[in-house]
Amino acid sequence: MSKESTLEQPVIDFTEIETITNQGTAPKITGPVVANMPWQDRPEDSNDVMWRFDQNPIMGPREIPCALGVYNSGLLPYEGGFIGVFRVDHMDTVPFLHLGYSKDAVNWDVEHEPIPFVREDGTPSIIQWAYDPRLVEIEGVYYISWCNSLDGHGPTIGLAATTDFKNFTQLENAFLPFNRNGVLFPKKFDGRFAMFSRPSDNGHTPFGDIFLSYSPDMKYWGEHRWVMGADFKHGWWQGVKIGAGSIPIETSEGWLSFYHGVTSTCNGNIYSVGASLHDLKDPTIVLKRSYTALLAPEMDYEVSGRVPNVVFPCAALADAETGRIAVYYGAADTHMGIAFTTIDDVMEYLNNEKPREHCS
Ligand code: BMA
Repeated sequence: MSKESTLEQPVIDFTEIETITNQGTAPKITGPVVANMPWQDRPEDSNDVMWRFDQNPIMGPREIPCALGVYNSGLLPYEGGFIGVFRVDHMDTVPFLHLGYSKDAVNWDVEHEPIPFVREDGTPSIIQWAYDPRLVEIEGVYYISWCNSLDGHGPTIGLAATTDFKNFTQLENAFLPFNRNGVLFPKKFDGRFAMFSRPSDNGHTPFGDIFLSYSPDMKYWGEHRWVMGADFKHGWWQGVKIGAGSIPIETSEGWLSFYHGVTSTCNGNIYSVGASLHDLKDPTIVLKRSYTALLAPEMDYEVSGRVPNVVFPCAALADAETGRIAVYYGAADTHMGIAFTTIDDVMEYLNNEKPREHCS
């Protein structure tokens, strides 16, 4: 039988503790200075946490002659400019990955031919189709993750490595089908690579949560853990499925991730952008999460295109000096757009997010 303690229990006010720990310590991005990244201040008439670049869309159909659309793409700073791996849907509607270069991360020169991947044994790799690439640097090696076909048996996560953007080695696919939205972390955890992914089905998956997996060598993946799920209680916009988006940004507060959430309507799915914050040592711990979407399809190039009503983040530039963040997103499976925020804005928003009562 338990005996009631006679000791007086201290009353802890957890709200107070959180306020005290955050006092005087502005959130900071841990990472490189990206002084030449695109930037525009929030328009004066806006209170939005995230606001669009006024030159959007920055890319679209016929960006190169074979392109029906250019969207959902990865990019990062490289040699004083920027480099990207772009999803290009060819005129037969099959998507492939193309390399692109830019001085300002707004105007891009995209190569007309897909990236010629080579297998680890030196033989040319046959890519049947490839979409939604993410690009990350980990300890001096650049990795591309994308949605790849497992020899005709459905979508899974393809991986490739390069050190010079001239020679691209295709590695083993990370998982069994079906899986999409493989997003690598830019740092190792106790010597192991880490990746978010979203187990799926073979088609337009009506479900989907974000999981985390580890690998000692970028070949064998395991220790799979559930991270967070689609949930109408967090807002209808992410009630059907969610998927990791940009490469997580390391900050003083945790890993900041911009992800997509999906709701379904009688006119099809609507894709929006949210943000989540994950523990620095164990990203399965979700510290904060959006209840409202930071960006939802509104503009013509987002609500109209090959797949209407889609904003789909796959990359972000983050400047450690100013705290500025530029999120790159695919719009309506046709165009690319940029949306801006800052670490201060996004953290203030996440810290004050509250679920709407009785929302399910
Ligand atoms: C998802 C992916 C994305 C696409 C989105 C909306 O399943 O295929 O490439 O942007 O659907 O069509």
